[in-house]
Parts: sequence; structure tokens; C-alpha cells
Amino acid sequence: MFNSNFEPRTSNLELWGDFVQIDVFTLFPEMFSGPFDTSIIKKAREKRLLSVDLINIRDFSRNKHHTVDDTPYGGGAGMVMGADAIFEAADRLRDRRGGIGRFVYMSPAGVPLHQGMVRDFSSESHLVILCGHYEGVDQRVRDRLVTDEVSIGDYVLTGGELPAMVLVDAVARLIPGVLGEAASAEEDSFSDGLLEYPHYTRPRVYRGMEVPEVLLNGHHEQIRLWRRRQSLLQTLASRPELLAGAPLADEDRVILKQAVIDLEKLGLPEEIGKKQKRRKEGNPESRIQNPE
Ligand code: 21W
Repeated sequence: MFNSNFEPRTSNLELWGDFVQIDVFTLFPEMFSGPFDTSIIKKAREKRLLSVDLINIRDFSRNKHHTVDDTPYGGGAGMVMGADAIFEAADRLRDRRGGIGRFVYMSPAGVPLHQGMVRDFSSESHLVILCGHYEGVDQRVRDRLVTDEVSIGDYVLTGGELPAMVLVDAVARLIPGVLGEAASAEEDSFSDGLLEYPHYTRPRVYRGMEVPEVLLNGHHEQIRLWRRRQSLLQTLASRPELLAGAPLADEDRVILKQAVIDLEKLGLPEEIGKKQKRRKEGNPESRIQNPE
């Protein structure tokens, strides 16, 4: 189970090679038990490649009712996480670990997480992750302790716990030995910056839906070309902005040009534009007409 009172696995993190220590500062440690006790993260912890310790910030509050929130100076709605309990917890952690590595504050105002940042974090031997709550933390925590401020996207959640789990999961799978040999080799083929091609497994026909013929005929070059084309088309459809950053071969450009020509023949780009407009402005057909 978790080790909430910072019992160190070792006093010298360097002994461990690819071992990563992650300390999570949270008001809700119980939220983490499911995800970190399941599947790949559980195995990584059992294999001693990863240790995740949960630190309940409330344990470091020094006021009577162990509260950690307070009203904001200057007034306004909502509460602020005070600096004291967080600094106290960080001081204790620094003593136990012999230092502190990157200190990541999960915050809706952070930099949106991407795989490059995950790679960077996974090369560290020690991460501290602070989960925000209420309106956020006292600015002095950000000014003095925080080294990285990370969001997981432009939508509003109730706290930083789920984002912290997302970050831990993304970091964990990049620690050497956490994923199997095959899966980690596959990671390399994704780093070509495109979305995935469709996958199929048995049966060959399911509810009348057939597996594409090309995947059954054993022509490896044809299969490679089909998959590449599917990756390019999927990327064009869902994430066209990725194509600008992806290393494309002449062969890829031919495929994309043909796809755009085909779409124009169908009049589709215009249709997509109209749908986008209707989504943004509301469908004129469904709106009650304003008399004036
Ligand atoms: C939501 C905290 C809203 C603070 C402007 C001024 C961590 C998160 C979170 C939360 C507010 C992440 C306001 C994506 C997220 C997180 C809780 C501030 C009022 N607006 N990534 N004051 N989305 N969310 N709201 O919500 O802590 S990483």
C-alpha cells in the first residue's frame, strides 16, 4: 500500500537507476487508491521502478481544526489554499529525501501537458506533484516552491487530483521496464507525430463488418502503405494541425494531396465549414425567431 508518512525506500535515490519517486501533495489521498493499485502502475510499483507516496497536506496544518483553506486577501468569492501547510510538508519531504526535484503544480492556469513534457518529467528521479483545490494556492507557493505549472487541457475540473493521476500514468509508462519490450518499441513508431491507423483482431467478420482485405493477404509492403495512408487520413480528419509538425515523406504528400482532391470533389470542405458555423452560432432552423 501507500506510504503516507514518507518512509523512504532508500536514502539514496541515485542507487536505483531508472527508479522514479513521485510524491503527491493532496487534500484527498483516498482518491488515488484505485488507479495506482491497478494494472500497469501497480506492476511498476511492485517491480520497484516507481514509488508513489501520498502526502495529506492537511496533516501539516498547524491550526486547531487542521484547515488548509482561507479567505482571499482583497476579498472576492471562494477560498485559497494557504502557504503554511504546503511549505511545512515540503520541508519535511526535503529532509526525508535529501532534497526535492521538480515541483509540479497541477493548475488550470498551467502549460497544457504534452508528450514532450511527459518525456522530460520521466527522466527525473524525483517529482513532487501538488494538487490544487478551491480557487488555487497562495501565490507564494508558486513563487518559491513550484518549478512547473501544468494543466491537462482547457476544461474545468473540481481539483488537481485527476490531472495528477494523468501525469503519473503518462510518466510511469515511459520508465524503462514498465511496459513490455513490444509496447515500448511501438512507442517509437508513434513518435512520427501522426494518429494511429485502425486495428482489427478476430473474427474476420463481425456483425457483417469485414476486416479490410489488405490486412489478410500477407503483403507486408501493401499493409505498410495502407496503414500509413490510414494514419495520414485519420490525422487530416481529426488533428490536421499535427501534419505541420510531422516528418512527411514525398509518398505521404502524394497521399494527402489526393485526399484533399477527393474531398473537394465531394464538396466536403465547404460542408464541414457550414457545420462548424452551425455549431458555433446555433442552428438557424432550431432557433426561435426574434421578432424585430
Ligand atoms: C478549477 C481550480 C478552477 C481553480 C478564474 C479565476 C488542475 C485542472 C486543475 C480548479 C479554478 C487542470 C476562477 C485542466 C483543471 C484544477 C480545479 C479557478 C475560478 N477562474 N487541468 N478564478 N483543468 N482544477 N476557477 O481544472 O485544479 S490541472
